[in-house]
Parts: sequence; structure tokens; C-alpha cells
Amino acid sequence: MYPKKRSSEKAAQEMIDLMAEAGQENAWDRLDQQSPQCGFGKQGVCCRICTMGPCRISKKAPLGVCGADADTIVARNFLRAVACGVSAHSDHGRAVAEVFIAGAKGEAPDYGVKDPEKLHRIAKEFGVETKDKSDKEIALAVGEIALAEFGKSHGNQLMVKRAPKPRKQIWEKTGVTPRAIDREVVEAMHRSTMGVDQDYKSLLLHATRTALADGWGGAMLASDLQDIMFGSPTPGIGNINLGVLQKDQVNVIVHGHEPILSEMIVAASQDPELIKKAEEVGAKGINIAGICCTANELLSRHGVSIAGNFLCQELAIATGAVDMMAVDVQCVMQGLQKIAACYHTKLFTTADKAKIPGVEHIPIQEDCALKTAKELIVKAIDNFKNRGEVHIPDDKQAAVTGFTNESIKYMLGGKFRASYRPLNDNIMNGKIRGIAAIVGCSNPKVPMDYTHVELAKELIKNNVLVLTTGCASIACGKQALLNPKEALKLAGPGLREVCETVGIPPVLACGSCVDNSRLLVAASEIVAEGGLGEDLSELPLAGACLESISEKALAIGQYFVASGVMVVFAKELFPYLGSDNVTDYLLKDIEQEFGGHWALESDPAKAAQLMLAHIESKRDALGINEETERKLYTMEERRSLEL
Ligand code: SF4
Ligand code: MSK
Repeated sequence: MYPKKRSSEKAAQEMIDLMAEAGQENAWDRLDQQSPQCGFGKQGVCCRICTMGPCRISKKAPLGVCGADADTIVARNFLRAVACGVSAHSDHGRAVAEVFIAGAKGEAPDYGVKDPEKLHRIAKEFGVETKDKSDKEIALAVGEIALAEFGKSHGNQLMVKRAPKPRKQIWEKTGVTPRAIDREVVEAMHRSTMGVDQDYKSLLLHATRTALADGWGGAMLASDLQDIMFGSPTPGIGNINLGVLQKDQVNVIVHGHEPILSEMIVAASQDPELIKKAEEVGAKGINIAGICCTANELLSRHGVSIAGNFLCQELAIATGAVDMMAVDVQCVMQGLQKIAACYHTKLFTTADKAKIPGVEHIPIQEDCALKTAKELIVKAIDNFKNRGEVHIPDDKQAAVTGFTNESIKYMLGGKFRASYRPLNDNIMNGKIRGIAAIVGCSNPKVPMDYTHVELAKELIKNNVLVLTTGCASIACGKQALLNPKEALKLAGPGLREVCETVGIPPVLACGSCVDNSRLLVAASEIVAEGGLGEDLSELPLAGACLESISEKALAIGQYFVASGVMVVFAKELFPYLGSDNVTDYLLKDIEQEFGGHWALESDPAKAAQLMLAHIESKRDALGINEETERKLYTMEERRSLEL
């Protein structure tokens, strides 16, 4: 089904071939060494949570030592994976909240308020009194409320209020309205340990509650606080792919997730003294590029180039052009240490919770973050002279990114009349059939970027507006789908007409993994705008993640499903199919409770058909596919029409 090559994209394939020639190992080689992978693990029927195990469920041995069956074991594994994904996004959110508070108190002088308008909007939402208060005082109050969301002892997540009323009622009725984020994760670990919750439905229901604490909690807070602190993204242009590395400049790569590090690196790189220092060593400047979600954050706020997505991290170092790579948390391969040692690249870890043996650790501390970032840049400059042979693929693509629930509204309705009305109208008149979210990573089991790109092409051809985040967004960018001029050639006539009128590409890059919560807010506002039903589950909307590596992707999928959305996941990358009952629940029965469900399909063309059929079924249910008969009114009838 998949093309044979390791990457569907030329620059990465060029570097993969180069590494093979040099006898250097990367993720694809290590996947080969790991193959064939464990069949029990692939089905989710392996349990090692107590020392009577590990137990593996088979026809011959259908129960673990404690008597747990496949339903319980698969559901526990699913819940634990969701809890891990939630903890990653939410701990990111917590780190942001802590720096936010320190900034407001004056204890983190390099962090402040860059979007006061959003600060005031969130303050109002949180019930913070703003009259006669400075931005710092308001920020402190907002930050304290946000931080409390992680561990408060009573009440539900505040951000849940943003959901449409029928959605909140569904969550109340099913008992999954999320409480404190930490509480849901702790309870997930408790329920899934030996001898506690042994009812697969009960376990899966808690997976839903935990996931909701992320999508409508930790991740949503992370995006909002980052916007206030670093400025809200606005649509702008940048470049994507390995060709953004510069032969004649000091190349610095930031990789990971939290903008707390990368924002300081960008600021430091603009210091005239450091630019002069770079020139003194023979470089023409300092070039910052990002990898993974940090890259999405920087391009959408500062126009900083993106070198690549998840599987590009080792390839970037193999160009020989990376003078320094600073990493923080999540999606950082331990293999970087080995490949960096083959080149001159200086690799640094910067987050105390994410260290790698053999890699120097230089923590970014909030009270002196910019100073530390400058020290890191100096190390990159000093390392420029140590470069050996350099091979930079010359591929890069211009991309427009920086779309958010707010900026899409401004693009559609204008600065002073920001509104989703034009989008709703064009969905209702059928020019746009619906909306699709394409999210996820890159995985060596799938030719890199192949499924994201093919799926996006098929959907825009069929007049579906595509929103992307994370590494899926970077995949689309590398293959020109974020370039309005190129991508609009591939769009269906209705979608093209609307995008040309508004001035947007048919694929909208909406940021990083945590920014998936922006899509939930956008969908809620589309419902509130009117004409497309009363709840998220009524929207002609579908999600897909056909290349994933991370437990975070599972958490995202589960909170979309629980928000009423159908989510298509690659079957090969969904290791929870070892129980018929769990499969039936996630693929079918869950829809009765939440209006959304999982679907499994690895082929992007078939996944697109599933999504299109789902979108059309929602349109039918809304009655917006019916041809309305044209009626000619008499003057009398016109007068009697109610306005
Ligand atoms: Fe085996 Fe039960 Fe222990 Fe899991 S909890 S390892 S199934 S005995
Ligand atoms: S970085 S979670 S590989 S999208 Fe967010 Fe990319 Fe997936 Fe990591």
C-alpha cells in the first residue's frame, strides 16, 4: 500500500541515502533491527503492571495470573497511554503557567505580556477584576488561576465552559466532565494498577475524562498563556525543509515543545554583539531553525524557518551544518547523541526533566533565561570553525502559517467584524463541504509525510477545508500545501473560490500539538455562529491522524472523539485491537454516548473517503444538502415575511 521509499519527500530521502552511504544509523535502521516487533505488544494484550506478570493473552492462556482478561488489559493499556499523553501536554502547560507567574511577579525579567488584549479577554473569562490594575497584576491573577487548574481540590476545568451547552450536558450525564488535570492522571494510574478497575468500559470512560482534561484543560491553557506571553500567532510567511540550513551562517536548531527555551534563543540570536561575534568567525550571520512543535511555535510567531518534523532530527545533524542543537521536552530521540558525536554538532539538553546521558545539560532558568540562551549561541558560534564536510539539500518551500481560532475569524470577517459567518455560510451553501483536522507525527513505519500529504490533497480536492497541527503541518509545508499559490491549484472549485476571496491557503497550519485545543475552540465558535447545529457532533467535521508516534496523539484523538468528532487513525499504529469488546466500543458504541468515534484506516485515499462520507452524512442530517426549491413571492407574501 505504501510507496517503498523511507521518505515520500526528496530532501529527507537524500539525507537518508547519504547516511546509509556513510554507514550511519537512524530511526529507520533501528526499526529494521527491532523487526519483527512483538505481536502481543501490537495488540495491546501484554500486561506487566505487577510482578506476578508479565502476562500475555493468547488463545492458550486467555487470562493473566490475576484473572484479568484481554478486555481489561487492553483497556488499561489504552488508559495509561492516554494518561501519559495528557501528562506531557499538561506538564508543558504547567511549565508555561509557572513562568507566566514568575514573569508577572518580576522574577523572570525576560518574560512579559506581549498580547495585552488577549490577557484582558482571558481575565474576563476567568472572572478577574481588571479595573485600575496593571497588566502585571492582571497577569498574576490569571496565572494563579491557570496554575490552580492542574491541582485544585474541587470543581471542574474552567475551560470546559467554552464548549457548546449540549456538549457540556453530555459530559455531565456520562460523568466525564474533567476535574483537576493532575487528579485525572493520578486516578488513571490508580484505576489501571493491579486489582482496581477491571471493567473495560469504566476504564475507557476514565480515559475519556482524562483526555478531556488535556484538550479542554492543560493544552488549552498552554496555548492561551503562550499567546499572552509571546504574542498570538498571526498568518505570516516562512520557509520549511532542510534547505533552510545555511552553509555560510552559524546554524542553531531548537527542538522540542516549550517556547520558554526557543523564544529566548530567537531573542538572543538578534543581539548585535553576537551577530558581530559570528561575523568575526567568518559566518554571515546566525540562522535559527526549528524541529518538531517548537518549530511550529516559532514560525507562527516570528517567521523562523522550520528544518523539519520528527524524523528529520537526525537527518538535520547529518547535513554537517548544524553548529548547535538545543532540545527541551518531548519527541527528542536519544539517538541524537550518537549522530551528534559523528559530526561537530554541539547538543544540549535544557529542561531539568529531560536529560540524555553523554549530552551536556545547560538548564534554562526563568530568572536568567536570556543570558543562558546567549551562552548557548556563543557555543554555537565557537563551534562554527569545527565544521567538516557539509551537505545541505537545496529543498525548501514557502509556507503561510499562524492560523488560530482568533486569526481565522479576523481573516474571514475583518479586524473589526471578526466572525465565522462567512465560513458557516460557505459550508451551508456547499462551496465548502466541511472541515477536516489532520494531526500527528512522522513514523518510520510509514514513508515520511506520505499519508498526511496524500490525505490533505484528497480532501482539498473535494472542497474540504483542512486544518493541521504538529508534524503533520510541517509535512504539508514541505510539500507546498501551506503555500497558497501552489495548494490552491489542487483545491476543488468551491474551496478555491472562498480561499482566494479571503486570501488563505486551503490547508491552514494551526500550530503545535498543544494547539489542537485551538481547533476545539474554533469548532465551538462555528457552532455558536449558527446554522450548523447546536453541538460539535452536528458539524460536518472529521479528524485524522495517519502517522503517529506519541501517546499524545492518542490523548488528542480521544478528546476529539469525546467532543463529538470522528477520528481516523492508522490501523497499524493503533496497538489496542486485542479485545473485541474494546474495539467495538471505541469504533462503534462510544458514538451513542459522545457522538464521535474512532475509525481505523491506514490508506490515505480510503481514509479520505471515510471522512468525506462522514462529512456528507452530517450535511444530510443538518438538511444543508437538500436542494431548496426556488419560490417566487408575490408582493403580499413578501410583506408578510417576518424579518
Ligand atoms: Fe498479570 Fe494481572 Fe499482574 Fe497484569 S496485573 S501482570 S495480568 S497478574
Ligand atoms: S512534535 S507529538 S512527533 S506531532 Fe509535537 Fe511531532 Fe508528534 Fe512529537
